Amino acid sequence: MTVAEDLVRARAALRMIHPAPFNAEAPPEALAGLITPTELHYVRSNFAVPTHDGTLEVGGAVENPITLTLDDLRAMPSAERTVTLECAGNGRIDMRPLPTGEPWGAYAVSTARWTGALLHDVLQQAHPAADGVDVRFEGADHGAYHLRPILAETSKDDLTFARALPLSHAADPAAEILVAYEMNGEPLGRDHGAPFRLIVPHWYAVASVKWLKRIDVLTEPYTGEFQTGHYIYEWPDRPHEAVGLMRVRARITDPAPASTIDVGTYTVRGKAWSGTGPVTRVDISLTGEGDWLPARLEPPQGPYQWQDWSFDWEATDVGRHTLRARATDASGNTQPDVPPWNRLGYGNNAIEVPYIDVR
Ligand SMILES: Nc1nc2c(c(=O)[nH]1)N[C@H]1C(S)=C(S)[C@@H](COP(=O)(O)O)O[C@H]1N2
Ligand SMILES: [Mo]
Repeated sequence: MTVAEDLVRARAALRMIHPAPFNAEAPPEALAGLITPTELHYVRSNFAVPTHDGTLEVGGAVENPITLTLDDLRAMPSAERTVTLECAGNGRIDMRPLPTGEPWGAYAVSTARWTGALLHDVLQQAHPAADGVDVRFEGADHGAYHLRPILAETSKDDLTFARALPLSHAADPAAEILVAYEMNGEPLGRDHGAPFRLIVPHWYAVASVKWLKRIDVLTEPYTGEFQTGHYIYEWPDRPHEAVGLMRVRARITDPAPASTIDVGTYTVRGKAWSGTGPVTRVDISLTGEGDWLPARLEPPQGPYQWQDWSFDWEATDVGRHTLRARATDASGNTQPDVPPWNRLGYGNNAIEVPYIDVR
């Protein structure tokens, strides 16, 4: 099979949002299991899949600049973590007024098992300088940008994907950030960042830089296009902020929105996740306003992945019903009724309101 045929096949099961660069949502059935099969995991790329020379440079303000290959990373102690990734733009299409940007529905979220070296160990080999502030991660992908750059100084013709994390976070062993080379037990595929990528648990997935090429310790805060231009909450009435931790959210996976079910008991199922602590409760409402009833919430199977929940609905009344699920996490964060509007449409975690017809 050629490289092109291989990519076409890998992409066939997804719901395409944009052909080039390829961006696609998971199909709804991808949310059924705890692990999303690789071919159903959403894809979000700002540029075409790049060629990568197989090396990772670690430099900038470090005592010992290093170059690592895939074999070097594989020779380091490995960690396997199941991590839910959600695009910060997930749900943009439900914001009003409609923001600019890719029209993501509600399925730019998936969960995979990632294996790699710990970023903490990689950084330790390079010895970051004491006055390091940020760590900048650069992908091998670059080129003409398909969206309008936000920063005036950004070239539209040759832009490179790069994001930063505070050094204190990047170097923290407890953060368990991975330089991942396997996804669901297989070498990373081209759309998901081969040969290796960052995986930053709990953060909107923009932090998880794919096709990782360079890591640089900086002594000044990083201000690139994807750090202070795009992926910024431009609040109408508050200072702008970079998108960071995933906001708490529940999704109903069964029944499908606008479906028809028979009178009787129906077990409603869904997923819930949050970047600010495990989900501690999911409540269900079967009316507008009305009462919230507790759903059964499964304990987390790991610290960075979505949780299953279910609710036995006594669907005895024929007719149209609304169904709402609202998650709350250990930090006390819960979901709003109305998306918190920001110009670029990030972080929509509003409670969804599907309707179901009972016949
Ligand atoms: N190098 C690079 N890394 C990247 C991106 C990108 O465009 N280039 N997109 C980011 C965004 S916005 C998201 S949501 C995730 C998507 O990861 P996935 O395609 O594996 O689902 O990758 C992140 N890492
Ligand atoms: Mo994203």
